[in-house]
Amino acid sequence: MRSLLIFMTVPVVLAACTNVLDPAESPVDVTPSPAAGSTRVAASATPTVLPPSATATVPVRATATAPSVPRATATAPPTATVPVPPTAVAPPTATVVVSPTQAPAPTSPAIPVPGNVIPPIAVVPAFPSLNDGALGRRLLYFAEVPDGSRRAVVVEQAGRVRLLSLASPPSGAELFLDISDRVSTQGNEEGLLGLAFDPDYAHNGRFYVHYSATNPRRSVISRFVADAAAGRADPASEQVVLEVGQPFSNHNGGMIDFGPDGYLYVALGDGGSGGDPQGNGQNLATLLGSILRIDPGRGGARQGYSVPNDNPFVGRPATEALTEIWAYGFRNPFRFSFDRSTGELWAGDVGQNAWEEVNVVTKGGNYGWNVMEGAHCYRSTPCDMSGLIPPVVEYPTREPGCAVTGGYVYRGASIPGLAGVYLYADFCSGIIWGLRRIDGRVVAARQLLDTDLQISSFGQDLAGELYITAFDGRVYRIAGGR
Ligand SMILES: [Ca+2]
Repeated sequence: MRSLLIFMTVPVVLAACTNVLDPAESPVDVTPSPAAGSTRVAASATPTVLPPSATATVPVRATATAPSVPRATATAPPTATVPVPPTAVAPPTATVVVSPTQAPAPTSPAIPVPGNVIPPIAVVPAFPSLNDGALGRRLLYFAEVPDGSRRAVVVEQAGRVRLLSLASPPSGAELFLDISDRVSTQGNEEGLLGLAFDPDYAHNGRFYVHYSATNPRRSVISRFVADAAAGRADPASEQVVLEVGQPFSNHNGGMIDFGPDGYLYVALGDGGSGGDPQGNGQNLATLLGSILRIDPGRGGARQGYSVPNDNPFVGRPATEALTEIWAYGFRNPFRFSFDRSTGELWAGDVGQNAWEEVNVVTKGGNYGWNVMEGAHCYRSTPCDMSGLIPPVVEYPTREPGCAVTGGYVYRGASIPGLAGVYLYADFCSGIIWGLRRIDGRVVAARQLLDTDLQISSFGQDLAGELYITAFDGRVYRIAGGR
């Protein structure tokens, strides 16, 4: 199925929307690979979805003027009716189901409405001065370099990272790092999947990457060092932090980022194939199917990292639970982000073939896979949803898309009305949605834009402005719309 990194060519993607995209479900893409040898293999967790019965479903929006405005169903207390945003710039057909919040704050007002309106957006080329292909093709990530130089990096799946100026229209991009010699792109979802700058990058030049490697097939988290002034990293400076064996080529997760607590968070999918045949999502004795939280700076007995003492499973024997795990029950959490204002961790989790979901991730939380897919039973029906945390929002996989691309809560200054809105997208359809969540409750959600892009990731600059990377080899900026 579509796992997030479903990078493919356009024709393939179209097909994928029906099934090819998701290797897991399609025999076509399922390439069982030998389990990795010496590397640490993680297994994952158990689903955590709120029992549907516990939550009332309130149809959130239906705009009369826009027949096809996403009908969002908010699972919120009956009293919470979400006013329909005035200007619905929303293309029809998309259905967004907002599921109940795990813990609705009783004190939260039904809807003090200035906050429930989500303004329209536009997507514009961020670097129109660049020639086609200057940044590579299958772009997967964008981030501003945190050293005050007003430069940004763009990650290409094949293993290259390019550097360009944000201060003035760049005439070209420089090669910041090229590790294509060690990055595997054998699988459609393999490659250089993520990059995170050390919080102290301006002084130590350190940054981390998450990539796929072979022999044995595995996910690698490594640290590199860059010469900030020169704007170039040394490929030979690699220090492997963590390696995790991958049984299949798909569902590798990929996101890597530092939280506001200074620790490194790493997303790993369920190991691949389709339906989680190894049960990794619910197995705490494997790192697969989880979001990890590690300290890569102090070293440690294991590999090149240590485990923070306040991780949720510290103290449990490794045969029961691995201490690196922060949350589990994920299928393929390809993209996650931290709200720079609240510190909340938001993660998109790509579904098998029925439901795409977005979760707000909490310490030790079980997000359900493969007992559940979205807010629905997956492995068997009915199912025991107790202890499983349901998504904040979900939408049907095939209509309108194929795979969710988790985004960011907008905290920039250029679009004031968008402040506090979480943006996310679908890789195949190019649709971008926004939702506003207050006190644990979704108070507004709607489709914002229907693009023609294969949206592989969102990115953020230091000012909180948002960007999009696409498979057409371009980076786009989120701007105000009309
Ligand atoms: Ca889930």
